[in-house]
Amino acid sequence: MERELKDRIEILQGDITKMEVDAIVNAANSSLLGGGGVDGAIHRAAGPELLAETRKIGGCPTGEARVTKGYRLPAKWVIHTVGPIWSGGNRNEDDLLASCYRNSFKAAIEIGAVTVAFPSISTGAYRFPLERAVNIALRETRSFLPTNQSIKKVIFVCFGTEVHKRYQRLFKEVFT
Ligand code: AR6
Repeated sequence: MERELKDRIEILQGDITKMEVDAIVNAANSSLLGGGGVDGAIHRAAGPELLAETRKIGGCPTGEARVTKGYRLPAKWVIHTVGPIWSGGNRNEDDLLASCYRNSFKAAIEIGAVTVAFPSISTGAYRFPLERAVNIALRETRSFLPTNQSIKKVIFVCFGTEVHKRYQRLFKEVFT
């Protein structure tokens, strides 16, 4: 069982906009109108049709997720989720970040995605402590995967060596 769970996860270093998967997750803000970081990169790579679609959606509360098409991206779908802004840890940040993963998985099931790639939500501009965020990402995935068989591969796309090393180390702890 544990072996099978591990085989459904990949940790890579790279750019999520290049991923040939069914769905990539975007670390968006609640306007869904684009921004910097991975959000900016996804909007640039997808093209202006993406913004036109997110405008129609009209925003997304923190912890929830909304789906759009991927347009010029290799990915068919984009799951936009809004991570919490870190403000010390007493504003429900942990639960809100966990909800991002849970709601993104739920959205992925709804669109029939078999392969899904995640960035490290909230750990850039939103300043969530990396170790804590990576733990939440891996633990949510660890509890979700046994409940579902349709998603075959969850890929964590790490931007830079520091993030990559952190995922690799914590992966060994969470999936012992
Ligand atoms: N591929 C994968 N990961 C990336 C990429 C990429 N192309 N580019 C950056 N990252 P951030 P947040 C990593 O700031 O903290 C935006 O302005 C980055 O190194 O993108 O959730 C939104 O509009 C970091 O590890 O997202 C919001 O306003 C991770 O992605 C706000 O930032 C998340 O960093 C959201 O902040």
